[in-house]
Amino acid sequence: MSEVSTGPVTVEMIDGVARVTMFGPPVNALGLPLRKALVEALDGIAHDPQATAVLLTGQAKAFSAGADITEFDAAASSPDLRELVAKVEDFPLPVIAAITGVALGGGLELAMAANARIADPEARLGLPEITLGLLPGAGGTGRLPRLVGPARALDMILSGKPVSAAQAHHDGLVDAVFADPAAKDGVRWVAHFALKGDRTRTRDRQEKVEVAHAAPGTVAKLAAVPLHKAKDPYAAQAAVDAITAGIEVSFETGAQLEREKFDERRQSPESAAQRYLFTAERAARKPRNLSTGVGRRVARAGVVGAGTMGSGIAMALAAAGIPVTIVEAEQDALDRGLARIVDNLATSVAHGSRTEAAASSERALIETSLNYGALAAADLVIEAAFEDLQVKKDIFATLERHVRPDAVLASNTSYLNIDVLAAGTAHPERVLGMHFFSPANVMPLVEVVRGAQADAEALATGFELVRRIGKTPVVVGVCHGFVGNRMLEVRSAQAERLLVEGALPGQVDRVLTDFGFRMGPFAMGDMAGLDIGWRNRKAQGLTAPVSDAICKSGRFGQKTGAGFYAYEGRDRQDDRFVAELIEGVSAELGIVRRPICDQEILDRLTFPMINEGARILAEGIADRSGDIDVIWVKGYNWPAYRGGPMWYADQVGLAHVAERLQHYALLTGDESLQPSPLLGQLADDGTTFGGDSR
Ligand code: 3H9
Repeated sequence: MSEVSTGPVTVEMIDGVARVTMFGPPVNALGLPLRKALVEALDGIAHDPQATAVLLTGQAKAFSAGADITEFDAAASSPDLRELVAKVEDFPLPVIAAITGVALGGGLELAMAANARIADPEARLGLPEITLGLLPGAGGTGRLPRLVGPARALDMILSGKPVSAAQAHHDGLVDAVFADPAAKDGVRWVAHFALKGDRTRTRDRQEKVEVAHAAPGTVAKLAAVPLHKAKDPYAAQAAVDAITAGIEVSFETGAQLEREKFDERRQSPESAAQRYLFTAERAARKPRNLSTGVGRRVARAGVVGAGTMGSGIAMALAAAGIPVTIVEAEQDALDRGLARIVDNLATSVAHGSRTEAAASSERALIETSLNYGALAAADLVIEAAFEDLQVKKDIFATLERHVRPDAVLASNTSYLNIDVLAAGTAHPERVLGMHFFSPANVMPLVEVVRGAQADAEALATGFELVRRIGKTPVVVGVCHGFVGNRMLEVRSAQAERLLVEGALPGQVDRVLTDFGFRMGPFAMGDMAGLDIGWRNRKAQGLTAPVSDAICKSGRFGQKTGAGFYAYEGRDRQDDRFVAELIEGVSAELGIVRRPICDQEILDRLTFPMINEGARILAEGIADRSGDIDVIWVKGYNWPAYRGGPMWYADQVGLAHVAERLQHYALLTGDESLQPSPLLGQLADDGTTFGGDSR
């Protein structure tokens, strides 16, 4: 066996098979050095008379995670990824990709240009470009449909979700699955392929696209549902256009369009926003004021409360293979929580997102009890009871009598002061907040609240648990509502003010859905139930004249068939009754209603949030403006292609935001709208929040 290394690529000759191994840690991103080394290695093999075939593989945890994201701010240097892909496709010898770890984006495009693909059972394959506001740009929109058919290809490209090796094998993306495909058995497979394999280029395979090719319009029909669900409508439409051309006209036409659309999207503000979020999310995993790697591995968890949040949290833990015990005060509540879990698992089996076996093993990991003693073995307990400080204090006091002295205690409170809760315990150093979002088994974010007295081990235990259950943890400090809900409260107050001044719920909600939110504040309130907010306001001695009046009229939202809107089933309609009620409130308050334009609505809903975000930064509640953006995108569905509120502010310009806030403060007499000191200072300096750097 001979071995030649050119920087990040090694070539070994094994029984006539040239094994080419990429080594560009951590994930073999296909940046210029790796592309150059690959081209050089392939050129060498092409001139090697001993070589009969190529096995292309990657060391480290990836075959390849695709194009190097950090190169996207400029046009690619030669050899670019498309040239590399063409080299593999037109190589004089058979090329087989042996996939271990992930093959994503350009990594999978490279593999699809090979003559065949063999994969490890743990491998995952996907085209996640859409999550970066892009479409596949190295032939993926043409080759994937030829391997898996147009419907599966549309689904993979528009969702961006990777598939397992087994699924890829079933779909035709992978030719064989076995352990260690880059080792001995893989070499043997490749040698056999060199003798007998079908070397038709992927681009020339027509079987799976023939029907759609013969019936123009088929791709558009197949695309309708995944297109509707896609989070980035611009990149999604561009991908559909390229896929359609590649099937209905020709591979070459599709490839040409794909190139043009890719370059257009690469330079778009929507892609810039999503690439920024990619980095911001990874930065959030390296918090400045919390050490990672010192947490205890949670072997068993506990949850107090079997309500919507408690049962959702238990499901999220069980889905990650963590045994969990739920404790409740009443049998009825426990039964309802368990029924919710069983229902949820059954639905996910029916929808195909879980196998029957996975659902039953998750169910088996969840135990229930009416007795706190059942939490004696837990390493960490998450309290998810009623949002009331005294209730939570009592629970923590009871918990302390039953859990191990070193167990970490977390509260899922969304507003309350963690330090006050911790102060009531004998061991405040082990208390922190873990604020999940509803539904907790689905939503990808958890605010990890850094209690003032919590020790490094307790914080890291909570933080690392969130990572382990596949969610994004963002560390925040203690204040009312933490980061997300504190900013949401500011937005809600403005939404209410806008109604009183002249807008109606339909207009306010439409402005936010036009901006890219899935729902506006009033439709959202109707869905969640208006009585909850009403009860909270009453408990805090607060009022919201329109919302209170709606609740007083017995309209609590969808569940009562009426709220800010009238409902027939889930169909929402503007309601004359609501318009009159709002006009009545304005009159009572002596406010002369005026027409409010969409731009003012958008500014009044977003700029005060940004102002609050600046206060949050100044107080050190969030470490970076990027953390705030991650919270809003992952927890509140702020459209990812607008990067989060702080990124949005940076794009609009902080001087403009500050000027508008001053203007609205003057217009409405609401002094809370005045720019905060930090916002004012950055605006004066002509700088930005700066994502990661602040
Ligand atoms: C594309 O391919 C376009 C083509 O179609 C056409 C071109 C013409 N580039 O996530 P992690 C870094 S678009 C550069 O923490 P994990 C990442 O920033 C690309 N860097 O690990 C982090 O750095 P740091 C399509 C990358 O185990 C480190 O690697 N591909 C890239 O949780 C570890 O990452 C994608 O969208 C990259 N492509 O997850 C895949 N990928 O340590 C994007 C990662 O400094 N990547 N890094 O913070 C992923 O989904 C995950 O990183 C992966 C590993 C699943 C691979």
